[in-house]
Amino acid sequence: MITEQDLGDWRRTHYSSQVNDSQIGQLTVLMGWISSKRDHGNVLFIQLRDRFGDTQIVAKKEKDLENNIFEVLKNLKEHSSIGIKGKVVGQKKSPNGVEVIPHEIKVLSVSTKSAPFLTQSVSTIGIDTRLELRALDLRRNYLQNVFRIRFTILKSVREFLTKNYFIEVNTPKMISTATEGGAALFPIFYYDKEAFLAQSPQLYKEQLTMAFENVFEIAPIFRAEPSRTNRHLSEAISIDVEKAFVNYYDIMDLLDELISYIILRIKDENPNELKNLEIELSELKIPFPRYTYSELIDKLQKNHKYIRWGDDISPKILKDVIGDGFYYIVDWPLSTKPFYVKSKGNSDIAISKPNPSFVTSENNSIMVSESFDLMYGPLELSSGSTRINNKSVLLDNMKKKGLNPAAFDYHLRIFDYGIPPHAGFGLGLERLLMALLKIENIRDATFYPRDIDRLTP
Ligand code: AMO
Repeated sequence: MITEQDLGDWRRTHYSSQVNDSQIGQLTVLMGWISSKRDHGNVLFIQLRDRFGDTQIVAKKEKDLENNIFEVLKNLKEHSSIGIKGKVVGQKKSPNGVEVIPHEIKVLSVSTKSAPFLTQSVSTIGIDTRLELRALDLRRNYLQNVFRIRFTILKSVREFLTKNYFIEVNTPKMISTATEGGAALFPIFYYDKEAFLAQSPQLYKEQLTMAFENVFEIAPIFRAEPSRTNRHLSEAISIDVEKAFVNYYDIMDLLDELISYIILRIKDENPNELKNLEIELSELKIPFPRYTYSELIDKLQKNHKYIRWGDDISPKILKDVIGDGFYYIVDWPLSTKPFYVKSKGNSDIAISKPNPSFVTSENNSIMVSESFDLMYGPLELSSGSTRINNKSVLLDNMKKKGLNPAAFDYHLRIFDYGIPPHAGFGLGLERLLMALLKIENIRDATFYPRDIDRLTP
């Protein structure tokens, strides 16, 4: 039986990344967990992992009979947390050119079970088994690389938007009305009333352009998605941006630059992670191509006769007409977009869209909107638009969509006080990570995924 000990006055003196040949001969205190173990009979090779990587610890049986370190290490399972006091010695065969000979050990937390998956490999074990022990799963090399890059994305979004005069805001997540269509709402109890988890910060970020002009929020959005797919979560992180005195073209320019900046920063900060994941991020050419919705429908109709103008475009069939990489689908039918999206003026449409039959009618169902989806191959990463900033047009649109204007009174009243023209987008963080790192299942782009079947851990 190995007994666990308190940390006491032990403190780490070096991270693994700081143990190198400049320390040869010195004493070091390392803390971490056993990521792998090789038992060569009288010699044990332990990889002691911390947040920066591994240090090789070598324990020889005959050398430490009095301290019992060899026996303790021999009996510890992978994942156990330990502290090691030891001497750094040169070792050409070890990855960082050194290894540590332990003089003292503190067993801080014993792993009592053998882990159902290995640290080193990309596990072939089913995702559900992994998610049941997610914190342990997150120790695996693959996910370590993914989540370090995720962190770089978040940092670089903040850097980029701050440099571009945006301020970060926080909006309520318990709300009284839907913004993106009613079906996908999670109801909650709010004291004695029914309320909902926010599907999007949409209306609040729009309102805030009135006070701050350029705002962004990085926060969860909640969608009651009844389907089981590899690209939908019930709780996702959305990077929401809203800017005053611009339209959707300016916003696409901004999004082009944001994505380019993120990629540059990842290449800069995470070369090792990219190498481990075997991902090569090529230089981006911006602006990304912009295809109109009508143009794509025309192309798709050649092979899929059943498709009609006004239908949503299914990701599967998009593959037929477009390759990989980033591109926009712009000018969606107004009927496919939420009530706050601005319709496209006739003169603009005439320039961008050759088929006049779509543009002359006043009928909502065949009107075009100032909107875009940013795609990566068949995956939607973001949608955005110019918003309606005229109260009567907004009111009219709400009614056409079957919404009750009284429920939006808190929002509509702002429009009596000169809300500026504005436009913006919502970018799915997990979707972006999927696209950049070729992650097949969105669940591996989030720490603790929520979906129709999963509310724990
Ligand atoms: P939309 O509903 O298209 O737009 O959402 C914006 C982006 O958020 C991501 N996303 C999701 N990711 C994972 N799981 C989900 N269930 C999920 N739902 C959405 C996608 C999507 O492109 N208010 C608008 C944005 C705007 O116009 O500013 C909105 O919410 O990447």
